[in-house]
Amino acid sequence: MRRSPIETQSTVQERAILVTVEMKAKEQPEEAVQHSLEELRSLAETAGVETVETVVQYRDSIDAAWYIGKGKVEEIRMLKEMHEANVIIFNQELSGAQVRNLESAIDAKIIDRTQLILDIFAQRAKTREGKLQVELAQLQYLLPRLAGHYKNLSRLGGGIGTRGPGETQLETDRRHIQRRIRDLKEQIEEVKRHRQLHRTKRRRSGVTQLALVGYTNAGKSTLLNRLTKADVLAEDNLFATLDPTSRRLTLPNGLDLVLTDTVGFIQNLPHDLVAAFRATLEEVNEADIILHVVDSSSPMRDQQMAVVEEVLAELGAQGKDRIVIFNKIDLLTPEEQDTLIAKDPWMRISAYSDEDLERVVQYLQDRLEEEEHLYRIPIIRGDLIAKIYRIGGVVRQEEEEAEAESILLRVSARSSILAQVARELEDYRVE
Ligand SMILES: Nc1nc2c(ncn2[C@@H]2O[C@H](COP(=O)(O)OP(=O)(O)O)[C@@H](O)[C@H]2O)c(=O)[nH]1
Ligand SMILES: [Mg+2]
Repeated sequence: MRRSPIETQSTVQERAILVTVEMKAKEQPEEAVQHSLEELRSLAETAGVETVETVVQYRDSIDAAWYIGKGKVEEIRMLKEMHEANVIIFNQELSGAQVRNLESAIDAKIIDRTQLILDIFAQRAKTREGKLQVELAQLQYLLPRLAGHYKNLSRLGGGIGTRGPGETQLETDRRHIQRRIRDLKEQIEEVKRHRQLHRTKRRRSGVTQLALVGYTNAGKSTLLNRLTKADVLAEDNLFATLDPTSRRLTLPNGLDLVLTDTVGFIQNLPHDLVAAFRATLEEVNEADIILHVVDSSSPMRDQQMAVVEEVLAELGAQGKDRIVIFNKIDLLTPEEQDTLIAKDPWMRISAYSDEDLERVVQYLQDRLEEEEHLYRIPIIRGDLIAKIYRIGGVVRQEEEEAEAESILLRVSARSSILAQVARELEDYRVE
């Protein structure tokens, strides 16, 4: 079966068996293997695929034709029948021939980790650059695997010494794809140039936007679901147009927020996919607040946090209002919990705890509360006046005597935004 690289799955509910192969020589601890399977499960869920079974095989070497052992192939075929699964997802990258062999032996769609990630990116890419980057990554993934698609065909057509129709087709397709790749690269350069010229703030609506970022498996989707549970059924026009990764959250004070789940960061992201990944994350630039969700129980926690911060900075989101959510603290001892600290404002929570979720909601409400103050600022502090305008609070200049050496500014803004200038302004505050 041939799959178009551009096509995205996931509209149909898919049921998956996850397969991971571990090299005996590497002596991976059981925990690491489970962790990596958890990540794959989380990726599958992000793509809208339900995991019904997981299979681990320890091997001395990779089988060229099947990747796994022939016995395992049979076992997976039986598991597929038993669970009525329709897709098998491998945790490692497969060759075109392996995919084809497994597909006919198991009679299910075979996807490897890279393809799964590409599918997620394709579903999530929103900006023009994001879409171009994803298509580029898809074609680059497909190109070396193209040959496998035609092997059977070329064996059927043509006699000895002549080339089958499949092979001619292969060359045509390959040239076509290479041309498209060149074309995409040019378009991406063009988009990048444009973006630098006018980086205006786009908003989907006037509603406050929150973006959940963090590694896959940190608990972003769990938080999204649990925080917005009561709201899912509520329908109204403003929110009906949101894409499925966004949900409404109504705070106790009645303020509506839109909470958006982003594509998670991925451990060992294949190098060719890095640009595509970043492009899909660009929408965080539209968020008013970024919730950085951290799997506190991960042995890689600190490195993961550093990578997220680095990428956010590269996206130009470093100045954004940010909260670090240390999640999964139920898996830590109180002593371990005490070590969780971040540069940005932070909270320690378990997404399973109702009490903790209430704290998150309360915290957001406090942070988003509007404050209003009156400041008398000397004219010579033009820098400070400019800063107030820049943070985007509502500013009203009050009438004063003509020759005044200072101006009166009434500023109202979210507490979290005012906090950025509060210390400098403190001396000039009137009310
Ligand atoms: N122990 C524990 N597990 C959690 C918590 N939050 C999420 N999980 C689990 O962690 C896994 C990954 O969560 P998920 O929301 O899919 O992560 P995402 O990839 O960031 O969206 C799932 O098995 C969740 O049930 C938590 O606070 N404590
Ligand atoms: Mg998720």
